[in-house]
Amino acid sequence: MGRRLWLLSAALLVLVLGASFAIDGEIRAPSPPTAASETPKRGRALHRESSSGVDFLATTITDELEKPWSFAFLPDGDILLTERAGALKRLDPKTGALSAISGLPDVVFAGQGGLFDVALHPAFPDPAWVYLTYAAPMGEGRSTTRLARARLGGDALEQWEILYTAEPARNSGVHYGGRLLFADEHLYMTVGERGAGDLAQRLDMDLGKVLRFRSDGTLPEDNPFATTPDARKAVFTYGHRNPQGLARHPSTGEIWVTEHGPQGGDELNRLEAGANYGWPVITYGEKYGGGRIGEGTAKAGMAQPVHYYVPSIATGGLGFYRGGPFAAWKGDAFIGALRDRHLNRLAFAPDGKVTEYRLLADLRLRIRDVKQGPDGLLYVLAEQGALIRLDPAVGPREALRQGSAGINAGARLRR
Ligand SMILES: [Ca+2]
Repeated sequence: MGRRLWLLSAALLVLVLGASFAIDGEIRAPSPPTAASETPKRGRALHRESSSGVDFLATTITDELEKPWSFAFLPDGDILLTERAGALKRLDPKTGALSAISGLPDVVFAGQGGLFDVALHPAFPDPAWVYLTYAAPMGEGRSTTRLARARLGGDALEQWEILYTAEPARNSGVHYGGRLLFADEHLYMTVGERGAGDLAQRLDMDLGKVLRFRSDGTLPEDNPFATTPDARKAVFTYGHRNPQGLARHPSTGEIWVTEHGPQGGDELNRLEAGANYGWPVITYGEKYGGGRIGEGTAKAGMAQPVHYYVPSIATGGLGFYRGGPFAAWKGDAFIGALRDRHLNRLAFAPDGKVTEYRLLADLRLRIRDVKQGPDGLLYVLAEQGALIRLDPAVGPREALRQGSAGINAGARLRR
């Protein structure tokens, strides 16, 4: 869909919601109005919607988190979630019960800093390693993005190991990156440029990079700059601004990344070992308040994004839909939008054409992360404190169109 058509659709959506009636379009039923600052309450069928003919319900599993950043599915069915202030929580999705994990490190919870991602060893629980990234205090007001792991025993983290500390630490509260991904026995980690764009182009620094490790934090010998003099040997790709989404493409196995642009120019990139993604030499964005950055939008030797957003939506986490109950979404990318407050869905045609859809827009949630669960459903984490699951909406289309089932179920189960 073209950008203009998109804007028109978005405007129509607002009209529909404002008038509180359903038409046969993206939205099948009016949802309870949710103020921008309000957390959707725990309950079923809070919201009913459709995207590309796929009807789904949005169910709030918990509404009791504080500035959550990421989550990971434990093999026993529970979910681990990070809160940016420095807490790790265990959630029983069946009951909504939350318990705190003890033994967390000190984090710098200021600016954009704090506790970021959580990832499990691919063979978890044997070994029971839990990997975390966070803004680590480095003295004299400086901080940096750190990777560490500890063993989870019961509700405690023990045997801490610091695996990697991004160099250099800076006196800045922005652009930490901090996303983790296990893929093909490697561990990938993003680091932002900490507000100093030029450092993203320097191979002797970890800032503005995607890094690649073995699961024990050591460096693979086939990393692209392993033998480059003066280069940081962990670097996998460079020229990134603030990459905060990482996912493995379900059919190609490639690693894809989302990164925040400046004013305009958020990007979705397909990573190739050793490639330069251009920041701040090339960008589709501009300075805040206007003004050119760098040399333009393209340059030889610098990779182009698969997709970019002007204006910015403020991209958060990234997850691919690998297939399951939402068959029509198989292979699509789902991206959390923070500033633009929706779940962004990208569908890819064989010829490379990208079509964009905006889901959950009327809930006005700052979506920090999105992942497919082991049950095949899609889980969405909102900075307002909610973990939301998308389920297929079953039942007659006519009932959906009238909205009665969704509204009644939502009203009944809201606290
Ligand atoms: Ca770029």
